[in-house]
Formats: sequence, structure tokens, C-alpha cells
Amino acid sequence: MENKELSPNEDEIKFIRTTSTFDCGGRCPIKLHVKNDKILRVEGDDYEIEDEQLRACLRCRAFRKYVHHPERLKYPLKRVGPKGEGKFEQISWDEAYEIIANKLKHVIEKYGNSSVFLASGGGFLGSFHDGTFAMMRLFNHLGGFATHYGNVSSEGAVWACLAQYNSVFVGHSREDLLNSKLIILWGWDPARMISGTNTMYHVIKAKEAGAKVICIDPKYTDSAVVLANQWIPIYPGTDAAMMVAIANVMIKEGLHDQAFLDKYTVGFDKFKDYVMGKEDEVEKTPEWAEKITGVDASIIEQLAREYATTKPAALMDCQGPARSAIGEQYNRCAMTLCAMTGNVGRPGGSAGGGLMGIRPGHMFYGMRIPPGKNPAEAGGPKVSRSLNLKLRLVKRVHINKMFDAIAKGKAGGYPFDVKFAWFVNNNFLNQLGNTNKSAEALKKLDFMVVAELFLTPTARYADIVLPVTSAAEKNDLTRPWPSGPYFTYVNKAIEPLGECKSDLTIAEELAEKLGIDNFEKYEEEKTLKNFIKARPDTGRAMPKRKDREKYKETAVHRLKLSEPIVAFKEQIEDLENHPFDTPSGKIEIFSQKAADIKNPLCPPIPKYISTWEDRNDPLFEKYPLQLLSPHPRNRVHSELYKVKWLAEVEPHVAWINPVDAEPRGIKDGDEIYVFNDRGKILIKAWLTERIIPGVISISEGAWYAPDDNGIDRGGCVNTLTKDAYSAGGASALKTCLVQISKVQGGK
Ligand SMILES: Nc1nc2c(c(=O)[nH]1)N[C@H]1C(S)=C(S)[C@@H](COP(=O)(O)OP(=O)(O)OC[C@H]3O[C@@H](n4cnc5c(=O)[nH]c(N)nc54)[C@H](O)[C@@H]3O)O[C@H]1N2
Ligand SMILES: Nc1nc2c(c(=O)[nH]1)N[C@H]1C(S)=C(S)[C@@H](COP(=O)(O)OP(=O)(O)OC[C@H]3O[C@@H](n4cnc5c(=O)[nH]c(N)nc54)[C@H](O)[C@@H]3O)O[C@H]1N2
Ligand SMILES: [Mo]
Repeated sequence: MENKELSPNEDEIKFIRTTSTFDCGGRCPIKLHVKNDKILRVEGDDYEIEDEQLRACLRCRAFRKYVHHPERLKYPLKRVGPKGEGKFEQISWDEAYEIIANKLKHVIEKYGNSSVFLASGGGFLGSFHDGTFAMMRLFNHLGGFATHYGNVSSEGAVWACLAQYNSVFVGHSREDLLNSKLIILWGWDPARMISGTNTMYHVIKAKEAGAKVICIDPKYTDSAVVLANQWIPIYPGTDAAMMVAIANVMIKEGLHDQAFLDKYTVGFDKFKDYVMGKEDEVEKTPEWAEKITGVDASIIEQLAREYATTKPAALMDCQGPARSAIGEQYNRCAMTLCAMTGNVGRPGGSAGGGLMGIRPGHMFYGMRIPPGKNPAEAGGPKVSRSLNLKLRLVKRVHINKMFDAIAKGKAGGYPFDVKFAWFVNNNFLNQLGNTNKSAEALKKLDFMVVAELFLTPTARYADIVLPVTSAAEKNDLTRPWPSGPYFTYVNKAIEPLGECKSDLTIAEELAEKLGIDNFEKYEEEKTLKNFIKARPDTGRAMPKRKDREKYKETAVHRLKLSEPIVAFKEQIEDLENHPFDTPSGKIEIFSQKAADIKNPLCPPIPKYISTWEDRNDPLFEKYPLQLLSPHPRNRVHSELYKVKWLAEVEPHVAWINPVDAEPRGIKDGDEIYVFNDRGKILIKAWLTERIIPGVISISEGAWYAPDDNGIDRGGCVNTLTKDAYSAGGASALKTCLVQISKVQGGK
């Protein structure tokens, strides 16, 4: 029916099933209606088993508006104006390759391979050979490259999970939520950030089946609106204090599962000493926590009792609150509460840790053509599971310090001087902390290539911009975000726009230009075979040869589970034969590996620690508001920013409680400045009681647009955030103090 409306000649419409590849928490099958190389319509999953459908949300529904956006880059560009101004001229691919190849050869010859920097981010996430991986392979052929360390999303949670479990697979498959009687969304908003396509669906089903849902968040989130029986607002960065106080109540009232702790954990006694005040003379009572968190002691007590006595219960911490100074402790405390209540490894329970990933099929489970070893990092320490961040930084720079490293190089204590940088799959000028400072760094950078679909704020600083294809313009094997369990496939729906090429093609063609004659050409079957060999457990779950055609045609291969996946179930059921992968073989509430670092900011037991730019910082006098920067509902970070349909969904505004707005004379809809010593942005105020007083919230991802006075009129939140990281590696993007004022002459 609808097809007829769109086209008088139905025969001309092709239907192509594919999946999204956005870094948005989901990975959704979509069906594209295509005619004359144009996507006319996007449909969601129509899988015959309705309960297992993986339904796309607003972002995928707007896919065609993104693919066919009039501002898509279509030709290689060379900068002709000052960096950042955005003046470029069209050049041929041949000229672009020529310029890049000459520059690369020159830089490597003169300064060595570590002067070539690769910055890679979340664009086209899911592939295991394209994008970043293709570029890594290319640079390895040339002798190696410098790069960044640390997952900007979740390094805090990763550190915490490694300390506690020495594993990052801490999630349950989502249907297990239906076994929970109590679900605590602690700094987690799946209605907005998805966390796996089918996640919110299952939380709603669990609620309908009778589970109680509690949300703990400075904001009354979208998930809270839909689900919450109770909303507990809390000051940002103080969750660890509340969790420790919950432990205090459980211990005092004998509500914790001592048998579980005895059998499966080490170090609970040390944690108990800290909680009860034996270690530092301060008992971590609910009253103690009330002063730090702003949460009433009675509410903390009540939650402690409810969580300890409702079985099974799923405490779901996430990554957002951990993306902060000392963020690791939030996840460690959560995992410890999961153990204290005996919920680890149990259906309907949770292991905590914030990563929510399951095997198989998870994107953390490296599915890629091995890019090979990076010769420029040879001789570095073995760091894969070390909790000692210093080791990891021997050859690399922390992701949230990359622009500082570009600006200062070895003189600033970094391991390299950058002379040539290649940005792939990211808009990091916009997405990492302290954008004004980063922009200054890019102005000084010798040479920069950006491969992009749009002329992003980062791309405006490039010397050469290369136009890349969208997911609609190529074929690829892909993998889901943490929920699974399924594998996805991207089917080419239209020819590349203009002269766009994939990053892989760019790498292959540039290799040729550089005279690399043994650059392995990508072959899908070979990749699949290699992967199955290298990862037999996940490999076995991949589509068999006989199912391959169906997998590609439907763009998804769903795994049938006989029962929900529950992290650490094996360990809990049979510890002797399946010890935890930690040095002690148990859950490490006390981690000797963490103790060995001897860094008080990475304590061996979970603790609440006050930090810079929290409410105790003297800076709080000058900048008395804590700034949250959640992920936008209507975008994927800064991607999709240009899509009007999506912009209409949610205007870019600062959430402000009337208690903070009124004394400053700010009314709903007023233009305001939000500022601190790092920068100043212009944005509209949205007065709402959906946020706790003392805290404001601005979604990340709006495009940086500084005016001549240095005021960012785009309202990019990272103009305000700090380029800093926590001792365990978390990017401290959520730890930020600001002040606000009404724009004079405004409404
Ligand atoms: N203040 C604050 N800042 C944050 C966060 C926060 O919570 N608060 N969160 C952080 C997190 S978790 C993340 S993951 C980062 C994300 O940071 P980025 O990875 O920089 O995020 P995106 O804005 O998605 O940028 C991806 C870019 O890749 C491009 N792209 C898409 N597909 C392709 C492709 O196939 N090839 C190439 N070459 N490019 C492609 C897109 O056009 C887009 O510009 O942001 C971080 N920034
Ligand atoms: N729509 C959409 N979805 C996305 C993305 C996107 O850009 N857009 N990005 C994806 C990516 S790359 C990632 S890494 C994930 C990130 O997913 P998350 O890290 O979970 O997302 P955030 O929005 O950073 O934060 C989640 C919640 O934490 C709350 N919060 C912040 N600080 C605190 C605190 O100190 N204490 C408590 N209790 N709560 C706090 C925020 O108010 C917010 O509701 O999302 C993914 N999903
Ligand atoms: Mo992320």
C-alpha cells in the first residue's frame, strides 16, 4: 500500500535488508525501500517471532535523511582558508592521494613512525576490517603509528570489571530481566541510550510482569518517566558514597549474604572495615552519605533493606556516571553490592560493572582482520589486563589528552611528537574534553587528514578531507552492541554518493600509491574463516556456510538460546571447576592487583573518594552548578546532527531546575550563557523539575561553532568539560563545574 503511494511503478522499488552501524547502543535490522539509487522509506524489523524483533528507533527511522543529506561530502577537499574556517576546494582523488603519500613519506623519513598519529572513534562501529582497522593495517605496513589509549565510553567500567572479575563480560541477555523482582536503574537510561536494541522492551516487560523499578539519577530520565516506581535524585559523582552507605545498613542489620561472600569473594572483611569506620574512624552511615549525595538517610536505609530482601534483584549500573573523575569506584561499589546480596551469577540478578556485555557476538570480542602488531609500539610493556594505567601510557596517550599531546608532544611529557594525524570515524574536536583548547592544538598541527561524511567541526581543521561512504553504500560483516546475541550484516543499498569511498578502499588505494605491494586485499570469506579459527566459541555461533546466504539476505543471524545468558553462572554453580579468572579465583572485593599500584585514587577495595570539580572543590564557589552531558536521544553523539527531522524531536537546551534559574532571572526559553574558565556557550534554558537543583544538563554532540568572541554558539558541551582522566582511565567528561547567566537583551 505505502509503496504505491510513493511510486506509481511498484516494480522499480527494491527492498534491501540491512542493519544500522551507528555507535548508539543498538544494532537494528532495517528494511530499505530503494528506487533509482535513492532510499525512499525505512522499515523496522518484521521478524515473524514478534517477541524477538529488534525494532529500530528514531535514529534509524531517519536513516534516509542522513544518507541523502544535501550536506554530505562528495569529493575530496583541500583546505584553502585558515584552519577551522571551513574554506576548502575540490580536488581529485589522485591529487589527494599524492599530497597525503608525499607528506607521509616525508614525515616518516624525517621524524619516524611515531610522528604519525591515528585518531579513531565510534563512526561506522561494528565492522571488523573497515575504518580504523584498515588504517591501522596501512600504517603498520609503513612501520607503525602513534595512537591513543582508553575507551572514551567505558574505561572506568572496564578498569572496575578487571579489578573485580578480570572479565568484561558482565551482562545477562536481556530477557533475563523478566526473572527480576526488583530492577534498579542506577545512572542508566535505556529508553534513551538503548544498551542493546531489545533492552528497553525487556525492562518494560519485566515491569509489566510485576518487577519494581527504581531509578537513581540526577535527572528524571525518559526511562524513569516510563518505568519508575521510585526516582531517587542524587548529586553527580557521589553514587559510591550512597552505595557504601547501603552496604553499611546491610551489614548493621545483618541483611547481606555472608555465605555467598564467604564462598565466592575475597576481601569483604577489608571493605567492611572501611564501611564500618574501622579503617579511617569514619563510619559510612546513611547520615554520612546524605551530606555528600543529597539523598535522605531514610531513603538510603529503605533502599538497602529492599534491595537486600527482594530476590532476585538486578542492580544495573552503567557507564555514564563512571565517565568521570574517580568513576571506577561507582562500578566497583555496584559490583560489591551485587555480591553482598548474592545476585551475581543468578538468573534475575546482576553482576554490576556497567558494561552489560554478553558473549557471544559482543563487539568487545575482537572480530577483525588482525591489523598486525604496531612496530612503533614494539618493546612496550604487556598491558592488556594491567590495572596500572601508567604502563598503558608508555607508548600511547590517553584519549582525553590526545589534543594536549598534539599541542605539546615530547616536551609535554608525551611519548611522541605528532606531525601527521589521520582522523577516522570520529569528531573528537567536538567529542573530547576542552574543545577550545583542542582547537588551538589543531591550529598548530602540521598536517591532518579527516575521512568523513560531513564537514564536522573536526574536519574544518583538516588539510585534506576525504569523503566516505555511509553504511548504505557498502557491504560488510558487522556485530552488535553489548546485548546480542546475534550477528548482523550491512548490505549495499545504493551506489556511493559522488566520489565517496569506504575507509577500506581508501587504505587499499593509498597503499598502492605508496608502493606497498603486499597489502592484503579484504576477502569476506577469508575473514570469516580466520575469525572462526581464532575465536572458536563465538565462531561456532556465527552463521554456518549453509546459512550464510540467508544471513546476508536478512542481514541478521539470531542465535537461539535454550536459557538466558547469565554472567558468571558457571562460576556460581561450580566454583571448583570454574573459578573466576582473577588471581584468587574469586570475586575480588579486595584486589591485590589494584593494591600493587599503590595509588590512593585506585584503592584495592571500593571506596567513595572526593574529587576535583565536585561540590567540595573550592571552585564550587565560583562555579556552583554541576554539569551533566548525557548522550542525545535524537543523535548518535554528534552524528545525525544535521538531520532536521531529528533536530525537531528534541531542541538543544540546558535543563535547569527553577530553583537555580529564578534567582538568576532566567525564564524558560531564555538564551543563557553557560561558562567556566575553559569556555562559554550560548544555549536556551529549559526550566524543569526533571533535574535536581544544583545540576544542569546539556546533551553532548551539538556542533562546536565559536564566534569571533570565542563564544560557542553551537552549544557544544565539551567547550566546558575538562581534558582529564581518572587514575583508572575513565575520561572525566562528567566532572565539570559551571555557572550560568542570562544573555542581556535576551527575551
Ligand atoms: N561531554 C561528553 N562528551 C562525550 C561523552 C559524554 O558522555 N559527555 N561521551 C563520549 C563517548 S561515550 C563517545 S563513544 C564519544 C564519541 O565520539 P565520536 O566517536 O567522535 O562520536 P561521533 O560524533 O559519533 O563521531 C563519529 C563520526 O564518524 C563519522 N563516520 C560515520 N561513519 C563513518 C565511516 O564509515 N568512516 C569514517 N571515516 N567516518 C565515519 C560520522 O560522520 C561522525 O562525524 O563521545 C564522547 N564524548
Ligand atoms: N541516543 C543515543 N544513545 C546512545 C548514544 C548516543 O549518542 N545517543 N551513545 C552510545 C554510546 S557510545 C555510549 S558509550 C552509551 C553511553 O551510555 P551511558 O553512559 O549510560 O549514557 P549517559 O547519557 O552518559 O549517562 C546515562 C545516565 O547517567 C546519568 N548520570 C550522569 N552522571 C551521574 C551520576 O553521577 N550519578 C548517577 N546516578 N547518574 C548519573 C545521566 O543523567 C544519564 O541519565 O550510550 C550509547 N547510546
Ligand atoms: Mo561511547
